[in-house]
Amino acid sequence: MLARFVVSAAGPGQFPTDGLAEVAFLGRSNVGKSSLINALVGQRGLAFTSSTPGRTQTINFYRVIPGAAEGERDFYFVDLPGYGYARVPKVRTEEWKQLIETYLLTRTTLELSFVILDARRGWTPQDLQLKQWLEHYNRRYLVIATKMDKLNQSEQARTLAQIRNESAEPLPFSAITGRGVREIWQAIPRTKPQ
Ligand SMILES: Nc1nc2c(ncn2[C@@H]2O[C@H](COP(=O)(O)OP(=O)(O)O)[C@@H](O)[C@H]2O)c(=O)[nH]1
Ligand SMILES: [Mg+2]
Repeated sequence: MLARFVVSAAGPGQFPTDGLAEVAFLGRSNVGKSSLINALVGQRGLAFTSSTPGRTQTINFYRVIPGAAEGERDFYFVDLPGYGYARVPKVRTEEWKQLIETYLLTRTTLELSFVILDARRGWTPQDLQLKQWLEHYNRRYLVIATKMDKLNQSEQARTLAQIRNESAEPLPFSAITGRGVREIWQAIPRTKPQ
């Protein structure tokens, strides 16, 4: 399996037009979206990660190439800009909303969205808003609880129970330990070439 960066899109005009299936990564800025993509593809430097929140304001497309051995069609991992960063000016927040909503509303190739939560915080009001929005528009999504390595056993059980209260079973993940990589891959629908 291989993955490569394709485009950093500032608007719909720059989205790929080859019709391949897409899996979107959504969540607050700094939650660990890019780290998750890197862990899934096993390429540390593929998606740009940063400890400074609010950096990515574009939609980044990574083409995942399963390879001949797996006999599966290529698809995209789509790294969306994070929300909920207080220091981003209001006008930028509006631009963000427009960009993401346009993507989620119009993208017919979008098959699955991951809503990524920080295990230490669980659902924030903005995460819940996004979840309601996805449900309203009938978009398929799964919830991932990331940074599980930051919690002890009892904290982990508590946060997973709290997340579960608002949704289906969350997938626990850690970019540090690699926990959850296999389960997340199993949750991604794969298509065979015709
Ligand atoms: N301990 C820990 N840190 C993480 C994990 N995932 C991401 N981080 C850190 O969180 C920060 C933000 O990660 P990044 O992937 O850039 O977040 P993004 O803004 O959502 O794309 C970086 O400093 C990462 O190293 C994780 O599972 N465990
Ligand atoms: Mg990022």
